[in-house]
Amino acid sequence: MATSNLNCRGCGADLSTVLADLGPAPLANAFIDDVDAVETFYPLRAYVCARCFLVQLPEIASPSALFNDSYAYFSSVSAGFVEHARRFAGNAARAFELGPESRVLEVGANDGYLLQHFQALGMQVLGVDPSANVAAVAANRGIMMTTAFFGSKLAESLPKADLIVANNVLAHVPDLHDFIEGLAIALADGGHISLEFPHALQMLFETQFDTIYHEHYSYMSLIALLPLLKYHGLEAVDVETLPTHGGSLRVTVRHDYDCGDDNSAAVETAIAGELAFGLNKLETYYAFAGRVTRAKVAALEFLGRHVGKVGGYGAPAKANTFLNYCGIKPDLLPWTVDGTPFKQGKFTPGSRIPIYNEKYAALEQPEYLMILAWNWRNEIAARARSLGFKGQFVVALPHCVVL
Ligand code: JHZ
Repeated sequence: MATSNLNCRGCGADLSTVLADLGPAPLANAFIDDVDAVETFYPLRAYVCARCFLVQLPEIASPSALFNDSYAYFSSVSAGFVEHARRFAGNAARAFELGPESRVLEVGANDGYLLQHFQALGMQVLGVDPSANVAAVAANRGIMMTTAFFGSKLAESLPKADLIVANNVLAHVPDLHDFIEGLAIALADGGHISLEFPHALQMLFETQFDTIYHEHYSYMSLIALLPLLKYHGLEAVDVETLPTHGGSLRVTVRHDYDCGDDNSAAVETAIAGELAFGLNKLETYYAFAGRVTRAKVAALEFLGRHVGKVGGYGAPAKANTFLNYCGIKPDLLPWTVDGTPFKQGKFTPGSRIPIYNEKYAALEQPEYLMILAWNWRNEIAARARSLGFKGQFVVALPHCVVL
């Protein structure tokens, strides 16, 4: 067992159990303009806390190095995600009885992919996001935005919200306690918080090691989250499983009025699922690293057998962990394509694979397209077909398979 001077950001216990060592790696969203650019590589070593079982990375890269005015991820590029947000807005408005006088705050509002739907329902919306370039897209949609990191200090200055949404944000916060305290402060009496996050259980079960990158400080499970909520006077009242981002949880939270220990049936069921999987046992985590190595070998075997016959589809952040950890460079994967204009014409960090417009895949017609954004495999396969690609699709995770 490795030793370290680290402490768990959830419970404060010593942090010394390594889940997987994937480094060194550049920042996953630091796409480069120049193929000869000098890059900084950071250790990419994930730990699991032996006391509260929070999977996490040490704060090696600062939030401002990660989230600034050249952030590469625009939620609206993935049409399925916009639709997911639209459905959520309608359902939440009904479930929480929100009307035109209701205030909706979204933390990590990105380009307005979600708040646009609440705005269309006539609600008063406010988005907070530290990345100025994506926040500007939301502002251009007419959404009121604050370009800032969210935490208790900012929360004090905001009007109380009837609904706070923080989707795919918990992972990005080094000071989890201050963030959750901020949620408790910004929430109106009787209001609700909706948190979505990729489920650590799915990451382990499906060997989704590529979702480990410096932007993701924490990999959340319910058993790690509930004590944090309780500490800040909040309680989970509902949990749903979602297919997004490889398998997520949506947790509905409110102020903990009775401070009791009773959980709703949905929360109890979700906890039981995590315990049955073994999320409260270190042995469950020990098995992960071996599966990661095997996934790498299988991907390299496939690419090695098909040199010159494979292109990539998608340049998601997670691909950069995958490509760098596996050592995949243009000799094995000469190009990838992505619908994000900001990424087109750039190179993947570290591996320096050129990123082209999505139409390029049909022009080149390789035998295989490796879908690097495997969480969108169906949408991407349909899109590639609609653009005229005739070959086969392959995903590398959790197993390297031709679809
Ligand atoms: P996608 C993001 O991770 C970023 P990433 C972030 N760090 C986070 O927390 C997780 O999500 C949860 C492209 N695409 O969603 C768009 C097409 O080109 O897997 C994206 O570049 N055509 C905030 O970056 C990429 O693929 C398409 O038809 O790993 C998908 O990135 C579709 C559907 C997508 O997230």
